[in-house]
Amino acid sequence: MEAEGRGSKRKKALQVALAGNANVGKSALFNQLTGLNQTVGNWPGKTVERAEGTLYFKGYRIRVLDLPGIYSLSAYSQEELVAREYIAVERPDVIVDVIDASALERNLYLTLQLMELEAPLVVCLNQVDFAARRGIRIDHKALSELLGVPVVPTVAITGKGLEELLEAVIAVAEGREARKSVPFEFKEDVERCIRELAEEIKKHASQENLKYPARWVAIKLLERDPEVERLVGSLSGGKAILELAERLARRLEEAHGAPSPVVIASERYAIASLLAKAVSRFTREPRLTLEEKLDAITCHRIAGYALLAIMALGAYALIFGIGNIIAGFMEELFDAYVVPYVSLLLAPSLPAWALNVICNGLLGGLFGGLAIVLPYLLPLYVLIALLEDSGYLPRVACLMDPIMHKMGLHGKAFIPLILGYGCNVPACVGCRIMETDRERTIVGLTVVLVPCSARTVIIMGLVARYAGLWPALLLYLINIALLFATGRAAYKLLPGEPVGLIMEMPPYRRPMLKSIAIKTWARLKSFIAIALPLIVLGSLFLELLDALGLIWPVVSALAPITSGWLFLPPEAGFPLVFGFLRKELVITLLVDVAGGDPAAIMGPGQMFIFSFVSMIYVPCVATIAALVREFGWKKAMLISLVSVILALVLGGLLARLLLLLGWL
Ligand SMILES: Nc1nc2c(ncn2[C@@H]2O[C@H](COP(=O)(O)OP(=O)(O)OP(=O)(O)O)[C@@H](O)[C@H]2O)c(=O)[nH]1
Ligand SMILES: [Mg+2]
Repeated sequence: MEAEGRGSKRKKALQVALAGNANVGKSALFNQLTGLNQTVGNWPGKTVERAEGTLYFKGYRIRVLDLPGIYSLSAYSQEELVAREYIAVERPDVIVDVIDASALERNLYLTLQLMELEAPLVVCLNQVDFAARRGIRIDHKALSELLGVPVVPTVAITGKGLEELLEAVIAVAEGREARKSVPFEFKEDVERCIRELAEEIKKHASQENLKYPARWVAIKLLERDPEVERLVGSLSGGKAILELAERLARRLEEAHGAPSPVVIASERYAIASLLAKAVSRFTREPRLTLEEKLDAITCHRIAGYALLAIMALGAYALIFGIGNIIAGFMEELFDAYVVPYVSLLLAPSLPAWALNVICNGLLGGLFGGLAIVLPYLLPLYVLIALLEDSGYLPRVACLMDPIMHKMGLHGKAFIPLILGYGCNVPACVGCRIMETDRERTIVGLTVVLVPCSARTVIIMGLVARYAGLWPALLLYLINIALLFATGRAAYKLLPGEPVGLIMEMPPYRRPMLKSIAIKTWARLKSFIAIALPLIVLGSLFLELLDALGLIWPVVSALAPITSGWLFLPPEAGFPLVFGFLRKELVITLLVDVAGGDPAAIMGPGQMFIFSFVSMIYVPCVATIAALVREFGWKKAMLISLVSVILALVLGGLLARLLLLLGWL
């Protein structure tokens, strides 16, 4: 694989799409091939929109498309409809069907359908390492013989087998690997019906006006696919085809005693099962692996919850513990070396005000980003990556199912909620795994209340540090109660029956160091590229306002809310307003307005209120943008407004409660 751009003028172009079940490793493969950064993690349904990238290989410029996971090519789900349209209409040069070697039979069900569609196919037999660890070996050569298409074993996360995969892709694109036209057949009577119908279809329509191959259309008509029925109905002579299809479908139903879509599906399952049996070898007896034992504990009705609580507390302690060590180190570095050194260096050549801007504004901003925010972000990012890759997320989703039903949701909604602890933006996008609009709205409303990494930094760096670990923990608990109450209230306002939880449970996987490192680095990079400059600019801006004597007018305009209602020092209004841009600014600007030490202007009780309000009020601009994209303007504004009102009303009530208790 070559880097982009090298001698790319005379390259031949290829369009390749990655298709396959959810959670098989399509995005991992896509990332390896293109060097891009699609979401990869161990739960089904991460990729929700197709992504494109380019790579160069052996004189070809290959455009690769990462598709959402699909299980069949029916008309029942939007993704599947889009996928088959894409394959038939846009006609990519090659479809790479990514299948999971440890779940061959289930994966082949889609492979068979891609073959029905007569797509130019290469099968990527992924996760062979994981299958081997479970004692499963697949004879890929035999599978290739049986299917009549190239089958290449790969390990997407390490890049093993990718060269061979690309070779096969090019061979298929160049037509060196011609496929047998019908490599497998259904049972005789079913096959006869399909042939008869396909002949009739061919009489009336060509592939040009039908888009799809006649045999595929015949199968779909027997499956009573409404989209294909509509398509055929619009052809001249379509009525006759539909009538014949109906007659044949009835004939099948009488002969097999089951609805004709079921007859066809079970035919496919039978073939997939035979194929899988013929090429799989179990190298050792399947025994209870460590993963399965883990499964039993983590999904247990009592032990599961206990473990979840322990994990959450452990994560909390770890983030604070490690964060504190790094923060102490960075503080020392800045106070003892960076600031004195820079002032010493610049003092002779710069006037006092300029030195002030550099030391307080620029270095102060860097200090805020690197010594206050980053130390807590780093352990949080690593933990989130571990959580995403391990396979624990879908288990928690199952565990939380009964509780989520109280909000009219099912357990799957818990996945975006947990992702929210990392960042609300992917959590908003993650709402798409919910089936109905109503559920998506409820989850969207609650997801923005989840304390993201930046808000965790505020809680850790302010409350945990100055008021103690227990008050900080209390904030999280209040937050969970609030999430629940908001979800429940939304459920009462937007009634509807909760849908049952159907989610594939991926196996536990030992997270790979490389994958964790890549994810953590990607998130750190975006922090350094987007948040850090904003933090530095914010600090410079504050310094400038201070120099111009403009801070007080801003702060006193907000005083009725900050001092009057929330019992905070008036300066606190400034970080709260600018935190709208990015929640990290809340803490760095607070440290700035407090002259370096928040404890100088706030007591522990006020820090508690301040953090509470920051935790709840409007998500940052990036989240609002994501909300607009996912839910439209109206709902995005409504969701944001609800969060501000909640923050202010509850913050004021909390302040009065603390005053009553004598904690202010
Ligand atoms: N051991 C092993 N793990 C893999 C391999 N390929 C992918 N994985 C892991 O499998 C999980 C799913 O990978 P993804 O690339 O996110 O899967 P996907 O097919 O894009 O999933 P969706 O977007 O949800 O449909 C991740 O935890 C990967 O780290 C592999 O070859 N070997
Ligand atoms: Mg994906």
